[in-house]
This record gives sequence, structure tokens and C-alpha cells, in this order.
Amino acid sequence: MKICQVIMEKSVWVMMVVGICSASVMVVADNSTAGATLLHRNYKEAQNPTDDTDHAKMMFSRLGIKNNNCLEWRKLGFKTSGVYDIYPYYLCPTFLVQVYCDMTTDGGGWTVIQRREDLVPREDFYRTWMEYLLGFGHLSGEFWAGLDLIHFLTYQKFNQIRFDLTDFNNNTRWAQYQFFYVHDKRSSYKVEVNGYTGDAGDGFSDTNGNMFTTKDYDVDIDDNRNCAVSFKGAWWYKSCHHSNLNGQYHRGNHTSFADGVNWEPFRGYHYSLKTTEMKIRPAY
Ligand SMILES: *[C@@H]1O[C@H](CO)[C@@H](O)[C@H](O)[C@H]1NC(C)=O
Ligand SMILES: *[C@@H]1O[C@H](CO)[C@@H](O)[C@H](O)[C@H]1NC(C)=O
Ligand SMILES: [Ca+2]
Repeated sequence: MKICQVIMEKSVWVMMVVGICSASVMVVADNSTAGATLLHRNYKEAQNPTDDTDHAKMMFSRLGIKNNNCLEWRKLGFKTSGVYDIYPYYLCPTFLVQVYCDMTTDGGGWTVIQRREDLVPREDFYRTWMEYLLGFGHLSGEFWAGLDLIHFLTYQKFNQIRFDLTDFNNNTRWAQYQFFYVHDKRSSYKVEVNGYTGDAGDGFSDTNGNMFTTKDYDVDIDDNRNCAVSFKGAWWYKSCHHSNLNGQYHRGNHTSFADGVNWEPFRGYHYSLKTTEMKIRPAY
């Protein structure tokens, strides 16, 4: 029998995985509240089905169907974007995670891993390594899905990544990459990416091979600074970036250099975008 347990001790969160679920999905958090927030949010959203799609989803889960990602839900006929249950941890197949599925863009089946929007109250994206590892925010608003989840989603199969971007004049642009893989925690969530198409310009290929840097975890290749601190975000920085989608929400033009929600080939280093979505999907 495979058993997955979540144990809370004082201010320390330990996701302990027993038996066949090996140590590679074990996450030991510091005293941040990201883990608690995430679990609470998942619980609340699970208790409030809102439409027929939710009813149908419930019927499928009662049948014991455990989809690994949004594309599998899409292949079952689900066409409404929203929150879905998935089981992405292959070593721990009963561990449920809630994700937001984009079921309309380019055929749908995308698992959304990041969203910025012009919302109040605004989510803080200038966060620590552990918060980026676990994920934060709200699936219906602004959020980051978590590096550990992104690793396991991209580990299943060859994945594509797509970026949908909007500026404050409502111009929309997209960028898609044929291959996207994020390594595990031991490799500091190093990214592999290639195969750009789109009309946003290629703001992401130069992250290929980079590890994930946050304000408290500097694994960029710039010896003189922490790129996350210099550009007030968290990203697969080199030294430093052509995109900074977890940067400061400056709302359009900003005089500061490259610390906004920037996609350099679209609006440059002095323009912070209105909306961004990052989403991944198996290539088959
Ligand atoms: C952009 O779209 C939003 C929502 O559709 C609308 O409220 C807003 O006025 C539009 N802005 C511009 C500059 O056209
Ligand atoms: C933003 O900057 C661009 C380029 O410098 C300028 O043309 C535009 O008028 C500015 N927009 C606003 C709203 O300040
Ligand atoms: Ca550095």
C-alpha cells in the first residue's frame, strides 16, 4: 500500500512520503507559510463546486480516474478552463494537487504554472526560495505553481511551454517552446528549453541551462550580484535576463531598469506587462 502523509510540526512543514513514494518528493520547508496557504487553498476550492463541469469532474474522480495533468482532462472532453484535480507525483500516485487548466488556448490542455493580472490586492512575487519551491497565490488570480510541481509535471513526458502576454493597450502576444524541462531540487531546478515560435519575440531561450535564483538563493552565473535582488524577481537568471515575469508590477512604463514584469523583445526593459500566463502541456 502506498501511503502519503502530511505532517505539521510547530512552524516546520514536512511533507513526508512513506513507502514506495521515495525521498525525491520530500519537501522540508522553513517557517514560511507558503505550504500552509497552499493546503488551505486547495481544501477550500475543493469544497465549493460551482458548475456542471465540477459535477462531471467529481463523477470522474469517484470512478477512480486519476489524471496526471490538464491534457488528460482535456482528452476526456473537458473544455472549460478552471481548477482541476491532478495526480502529478508518479512516485506518490495518490497525492492530489489542484491546478488551473487552460482548456481553450490552442486546443487547450495546458496546466497554468504562473499568472500575473491587474488585481487588487496584489500578490507579492518578491519571495524566497522555499516559497518558489512550494508555490503561492490563488489559482483564480495571481499565482506561482511551485518549482517542485513544475519539475514533476515536466518529468512525466516531453512538455511544451507557452507564454501569453498582454500590455496595457490590450495588445496580446504569445511565445511557445517545443521543449521545456525543469530538473529537480538537487539541481536547483535547472531549466532546459528550446524551439521558439510565436509573435512575442524570444525572451526565454537564454534561460536554457540556468538554475532558479531567488533573493535568498543565488545560483545565477553573475559573480558580482544576485540577479533576483538586482531585478526584484525570481527566475532562471543568467547574468541577468531577457524576461522577468515574476518582477515588480509597475503597470506599464517604468524608469527603473529591467525590474518590472518585463519581456524584453515585446515591450523592452522599461515596460511592465498587464497580464502574463505561463502554461505547460505534454507534446503528445
Ligand atoms: C482593455 O480591455 C479591458 C477589458 O476588456 C477594457 O476594460 C479596457 O478599457 C481595455 N483597454 C484599452 C486601452 O483598450
Ligand atoms: C511610455 O513610454 C513610451 C516610450 O518612451 C512613450 O512613447 C509613451 O508615451 C509612454 N506612455 C506613458 C503612458 O507614459
Ligand atoms: Ca550571483
